[in-house]
Amino acid sequence: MSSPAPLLDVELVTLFPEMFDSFLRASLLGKAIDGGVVRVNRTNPRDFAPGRHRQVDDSPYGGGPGMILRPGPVAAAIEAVEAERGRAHRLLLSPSGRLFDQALAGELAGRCRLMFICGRYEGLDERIAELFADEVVSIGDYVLAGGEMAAAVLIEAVARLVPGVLGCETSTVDESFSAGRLEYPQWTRPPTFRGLAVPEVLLSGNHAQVAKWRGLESLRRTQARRPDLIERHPLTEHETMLVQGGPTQRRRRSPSER
Ligand code: 6GU
Repeated sequence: MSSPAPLLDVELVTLFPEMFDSFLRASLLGKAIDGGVVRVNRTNPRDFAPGRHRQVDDSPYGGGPGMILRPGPVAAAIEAVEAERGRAHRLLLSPSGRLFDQALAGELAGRCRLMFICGRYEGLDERIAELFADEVVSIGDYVLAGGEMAAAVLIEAVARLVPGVLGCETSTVDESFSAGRLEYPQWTRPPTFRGLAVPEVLLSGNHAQVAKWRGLESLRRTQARRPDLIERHPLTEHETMLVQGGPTQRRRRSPSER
C-alpha cells in the first residue's frame, strides 16, 4: 500500500541543502514530515552544473563586485524536479521581492506543491526570475547571504497553517496579525516570578473580563510597537468602546510599554 499524498509538498532548490538538516528534523515540522503530512525534497543546482568543477557562478556582466549564479544549473534543477514530481508553485527568494506576510502565508498554505528557489552570492541571473518564478518574495528589509533562511521562514509559517501540523488546531486563530493586531501578552505559573506578578484579572476566572483585558492589551501593544498596523487597520467599533470604557483602576504598565 502506498502512503497518502502529503498535504504540503515542498521542493527546495538550494546550493546548501544541509542548511535545512536540523530545521526539518526539529519540533512539530519534524513530526509532520515523519507522519507524511508534509514532504520536503531538496535539489542542488550544483548537481546540474557542467564540467569537472561544477561551477555554478560567474562574474556579473557590466562589472561590479561578487559573483552571480548562472541560470543553466538552476533551470536544469527546476526542470528535473518538475519532470519527476510535477509542477509546483515557484517562489524565488530575494531581498528585492514582495514582502512576505501572514496573508501570503495563508495563501501559500492553500497550495499543495511549493518550490523555493534560493539565490546565493551577489544574486541570481535575472532570467531565472523571468522564466521560472511565479512570485519573488522577501522576508524583510535587510540582506541575507542567501535565500535559505528566508525559505525556512516561509516553510515554517506555511506549514503551521496546514491541518495536522500544529498540535492544537485553534492556536492559529487568535494570534498576532490575524486582525492587524499584535498578540496580547501571556503568563503561566508561577504567579510571581522574580518580583513580577501575573495581572490579577487573569487569575480571576472572569472570562468576560479576561477577554476585554486581552483586547485592550493587544491594542495598546500594537499602538506602542506597530503604529503602522493601526494605520492600515483602524480601530473597530468594539475597540473604540474598549478604549473609552477603559480600566477604572490604574494599570501596571504592560511589558510593551516598559
Ligand atoms: Cl528572500 N533573500 C536574501 N538573500 N536576503 C533577504 C531576503 C531573501 N529577504 C530579506 N533579506
